[in-house]
Parts: sequence; structure tokens; C-alpha cells
Amino acid sequence: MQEHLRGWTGTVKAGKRRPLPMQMRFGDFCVAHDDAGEVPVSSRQRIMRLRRISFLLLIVLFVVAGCHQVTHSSSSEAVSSPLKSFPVRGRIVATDPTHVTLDHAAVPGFMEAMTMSYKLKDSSIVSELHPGDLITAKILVEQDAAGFRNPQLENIVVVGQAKPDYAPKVQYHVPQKGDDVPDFKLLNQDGKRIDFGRFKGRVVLVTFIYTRCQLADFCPRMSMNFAEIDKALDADPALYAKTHLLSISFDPAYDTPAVLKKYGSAYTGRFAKETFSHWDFAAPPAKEVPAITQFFNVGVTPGDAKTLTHSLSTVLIGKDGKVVAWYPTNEWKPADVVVAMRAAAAN
Ligand SMILES: [Cu+2]
Repeated sequence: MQEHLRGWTGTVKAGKRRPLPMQMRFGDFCVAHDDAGEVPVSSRQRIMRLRRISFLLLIVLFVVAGCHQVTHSSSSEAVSSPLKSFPVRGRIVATDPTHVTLDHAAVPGFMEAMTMSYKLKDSSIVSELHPGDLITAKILVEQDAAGFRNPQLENIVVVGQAKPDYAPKVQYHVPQKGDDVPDFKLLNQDGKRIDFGRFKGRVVLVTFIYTRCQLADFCPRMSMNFAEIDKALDADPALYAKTHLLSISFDPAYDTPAVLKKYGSAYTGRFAKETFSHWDFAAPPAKEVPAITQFFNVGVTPGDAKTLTHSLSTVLIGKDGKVVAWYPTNEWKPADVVVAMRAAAAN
């Protein structure tokens, strides 16, 4: 059985390498390290089965801004590239369901010391990894003419635990068909309080963004997809009346109603004429960000002052307020979602 792994992070299965639409290049970062005494704890490897495929923006910038680049390539053709492996040692800065942000020493032949987010080859071990833990691991990375890409961590050994007994990690909910969506409260682009309950009776497509996101394949792509869907729905007045779009920012401190209004009206292309009657841009109060992002399975980790490392989550909610479908990556196609919305609206 072929396992489908979507998004730029991809993986390696049974000798087959799946290249990714995004490529990364590494700049120079210098981060000081101190190594604590080693306390071998565990090393586990399991067959990976990703039940959910969130994926993150790379890179947490610590020292030098502008040293990294993420370039976008339009190629989606499968091209194999040699697999390389590098030993790495570092301290965990943060974790989310599929990635660890690692502050690591220089990796000769691969990159300088830096802090960066890595996908876990086996995401099931994440509950055993905690901020502050010192680990050794192998970085598996593909290499082709354009450079290294798709780094993943495997063979992780915790060699120094930050704390002996950690409380259980944040549990992310995986949205599933039929799940009741809680009545989360939001502040929209008009400064008006809205909640999910107000959309009952309509089919709602929700996605998560933050307006300062600069990576074309992440938030900007979600917003462009939504703009395309908005246009497609607009062409069918009956369907338009039964549907609604909702873009939720997980960065309420920056994404105020005024910021969301400007951002949203640029995506709809109606600018000052936009009424937002069919597409709201909203943000929860800061203290409610964890609850809503956990429910919708959006991993968000602060980067530097202006960046957030995050995964993507787009959810189709039926007229009854229950989840109809979840799209965890950036690979869904607007046309397919319109079909799903049409079907949900007919129910
Ligand atoms: Cu983004």
C-alpha cells in the first residue's frame, strides 16, 4: 500500500523518494551551545504512519535575520535525489505534533550551528521530547543539484533530560467528520464579535493564517485558494447564499480588525468596496488561541518577532455545525473543495 505523504516535508518510504515543491537553502547561523552530561534514555524507531500531516514553515531565526531562503519551485514531477545522513546534537527548543525545533551545533558538510524546525521521521515519539532536552539524532536529507531539502530527524536519543517528569503535552485534536465544532469566539475585520454558532444553517469553510506570513505556499496560498473558491461560489447565487468562508488568524496581537480588513479586501480584490458578507477574516482573543488551534490541529510556535512557525488546517463545516472534511496540508485544490461544499450545501 502506498502511503501518501503530502506537503513539502514529504518522506522516504521503501527506497522511494518523494520530492517536494519547496526547496530550502541554508544560511549561516551561529548559536552558542553548551553540552550537559549524557543520560541515555531511549531510542525508538517504529514504522511511521502519519495519521495527520501537518507541516511547518521552516526555520526559527535567532541570530541573523535574512540568512535563510525558502524558494519555491513549481515542479511536482517525481525526481529522485540521493539521500544523505548527518549526525546532529542539539537542544530542543519547542515541539509540535510533527516537528521539533532544534538549537543544534554545526553539522559538518550540512550547515552551521543554528536553530531550526525539523520534521520527525516518526512523529509518534514527539510526546517523549520536551523543550530543554538534549538529543542526538540523524538528519536525513535529500540532495540534488539545487541543494539539500526535506530534512527529517530519526534515531533520536535523549541524552540529557531537561526535567525528569514532564506533564503530558498539549493534546491536539484531529478534526474528524461528525465532530461538533465548539462555539469559538472571534473578532472580525469590522471589529464585530462573531462566533461559530452564527454560521449554523450555512456550509462554512475555515482556514488558519496570519497576515504577515511571507511563504507563498502557506498562508498566501490558503488565501488565494479561498479567493478562488469565493469567486466560484459567487457564480452560483443559490450556492453562494448557503455558504460562508472564514479565515482565522492565530496572531491576534498583530492581526487587528483593521489589519485583517486590509488583508482580506486585497484578497477579494474588492478593496474599499468589500463588505465581507461572504468571507470573514477574524481572530480569537489571545487567550483563546490555544483552544482553537488545538481543536483545529494548527501547530503554532513563535519564531522571531515577526514569524510564526505553523502548520496548516482547512476545515469544511456542515450546516449543522459539524465537521464535514479536514484538509491538513496545502495540497487541496479549490475546485475539489467547491464540489465538497456543493454536496454539503445540498444536505
Ligand atoms: Cu503562514
